[in-house]
Amino acid sequence: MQIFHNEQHHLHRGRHEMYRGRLVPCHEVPDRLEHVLAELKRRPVGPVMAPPEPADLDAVLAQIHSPRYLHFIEHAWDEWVALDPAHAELDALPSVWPGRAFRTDVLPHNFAARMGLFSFDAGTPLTAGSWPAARGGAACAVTAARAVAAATRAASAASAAAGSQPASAFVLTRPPGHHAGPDFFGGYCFLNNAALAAQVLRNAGLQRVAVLDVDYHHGNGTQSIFYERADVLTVSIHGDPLTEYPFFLGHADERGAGEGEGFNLNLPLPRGTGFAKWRAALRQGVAEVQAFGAQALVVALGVDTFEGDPISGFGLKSADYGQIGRDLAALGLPTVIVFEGGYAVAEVGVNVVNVLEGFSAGG
Ligand code: SP5
Ligand code: ZN
Repeated sequence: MQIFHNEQHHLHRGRHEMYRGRLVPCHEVPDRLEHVLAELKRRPVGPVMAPPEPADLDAVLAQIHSPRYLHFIEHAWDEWVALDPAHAELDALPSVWPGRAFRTDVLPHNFAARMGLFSFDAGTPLTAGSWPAARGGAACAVTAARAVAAATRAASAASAAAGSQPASAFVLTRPPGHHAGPDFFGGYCFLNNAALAAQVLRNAGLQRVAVLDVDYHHGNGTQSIFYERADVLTVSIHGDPLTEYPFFLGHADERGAGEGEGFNLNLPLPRGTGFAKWRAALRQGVAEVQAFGAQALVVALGVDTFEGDPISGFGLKSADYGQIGRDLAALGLPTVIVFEGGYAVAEVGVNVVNVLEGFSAGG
């Protein structure tokens, strides 16, 4: 398995997120990724690469995100500092949003208004390096998906020997991506890396691509991006939005719309769910991916399902992650695995590499 490391990740370094009336230290910290990298040094599962940015990255970003959102997020930090030089030492957080009955078609001139227009929570600080870090991650996702598509083409041209493993890659990046939608940031996410990888696999000629999201939180951004499309199946296993973030999407009755009807599956589970019930949901998700006839798979890999996660409520143990990797490998598909959440910082490396090792060992 090839590993694509976003070396720009540390440029995104939020100070605070809003929680119960206070600004509390961010959970989504650079150390999360460094722990994965350190564990990969102890237990290598493949070469670690830091690829150059693809020349056509902007064109791929525009396939997933709206032009006005991309323009805003690229220039937001400079706008923020231009308002007041003292802002250079502060994170930018939104504080006003267009709720129901407000207009979203008119672009306000006011910076705070646009921060709200293009976001959905006050937990996602925009910092000096948020854009280059997010862009570097998107570049890794695009490059990883292209590498997997190319290896898949090469193997089919050589009619690969039966039993040889399909191509796979891991996108080692932060900030994460699965909460970012076509035109909004939130949930610590700015650019939807998993959606970009799925789109690139489609661009490369793979006809049906599945995104399987195993992060503790519903992958609302990915669901919204593909909700009316039949060529990308989205499946998410997550804490029930009745009680768990992001609250306003992720219910079982959301099955897609228009041409996408039947091509979204949500598997919400109650807070407190342990591995046996979680794995039953994974089997259901895997069966849906098989029934869809997926030709490639993108896994949104959050390890905030871990029992020790400080902001989540499932009970998975470190050894369970190896089994998740084996269950995913059993699909036998070309696969791009994308790093998402996981906030028990010291254990994130072990849990992620357990998945990657299990995956490499095969189903
Ligand atoms: C990618 C991902 O996993 N995003 C998750 C975003 C969750 N944001 C809201 C979390 C609110 C919990 N804050 C608890 C602070 C207690 N110290
Ligand atoms: Zn999460």
